[in-house]
Amino acid sequence: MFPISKFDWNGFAYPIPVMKPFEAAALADQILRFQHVEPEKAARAFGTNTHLLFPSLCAVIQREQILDAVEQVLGRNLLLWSASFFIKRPKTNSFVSWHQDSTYWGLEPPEIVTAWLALTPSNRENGCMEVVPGSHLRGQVSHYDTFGDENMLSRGQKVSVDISQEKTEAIELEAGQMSLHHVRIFHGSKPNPTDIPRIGFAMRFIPTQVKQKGGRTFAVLVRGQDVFNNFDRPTLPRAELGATEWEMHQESLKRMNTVLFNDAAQATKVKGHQILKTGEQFSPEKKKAEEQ
Ligand SMILES: O=C(O)CCC(=O)C(=O)O
Repeated sequence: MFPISKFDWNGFAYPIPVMKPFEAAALADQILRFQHVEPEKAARAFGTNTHLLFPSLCAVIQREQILDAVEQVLGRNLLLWSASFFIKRPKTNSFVSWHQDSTYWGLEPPEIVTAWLALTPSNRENGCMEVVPGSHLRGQVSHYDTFGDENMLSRGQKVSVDISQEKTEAIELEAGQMSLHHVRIFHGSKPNPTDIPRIGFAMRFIPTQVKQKGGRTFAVLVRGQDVFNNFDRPTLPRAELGATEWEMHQESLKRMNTVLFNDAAQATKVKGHQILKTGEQFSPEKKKAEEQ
């Protein structure tokens, strides 16, 4: 057991129950079906800030069970800065190199917690997340970018530490459970050689006093009050994948990429982190209007 009461010491906590397994399975099913039917569109949608495209996911980021846990670590005034999917389909090579989240996010101070919600079972066999307990106390460590093809991180960034010499912990979760991790914890995950998909929804929470360096990004006020106004408020989705929703999503990515890639040697290879080109969009309403 790694309880929330020991979060400051360990840098992570799990397992924390959030929803019933059947609820998680229904969300996972929706995602996998969408990926199967419209792979290109799904690749764009299930990268970063998917909560701006789906009302159902916007409800997830505001769930009481999640916020109650995050509040125990960060206090009662909470913003959701971003949310990303990490989907490993069965028998695929996608992996996450060992890294610290704080490396490129430009958020200060580093009081940021990720709530990683498992929508399918996530275990050693199908490539669950692994951490180095206590590594968040080592400060910011240098990283190098690999831009590896199968790496799920936007720059394929890797911490300059020999992880084979470290004691690691595999965060095994049932569908509907989540873990919390500190923005400076060393973490990563291996590929999924099994027949079981591994789907995680990673929600990044910050207390309202945190500041964004390098630009102004969006954040949703999910609990308490914000007297600092360090972030703009996004328009929350009313329809699934509607034209307005895509516009908001793209604007949020644009702003985020200004911060995350300002010193990057090359553009990201991760589809879900790329901004759509001018004229390229997925809104059926807009497409129809243009065709007429
Ligand atoms: O899903 C994974 O395997 C890694 C997730 C991750 O790097 C994160 O949530 O910060």
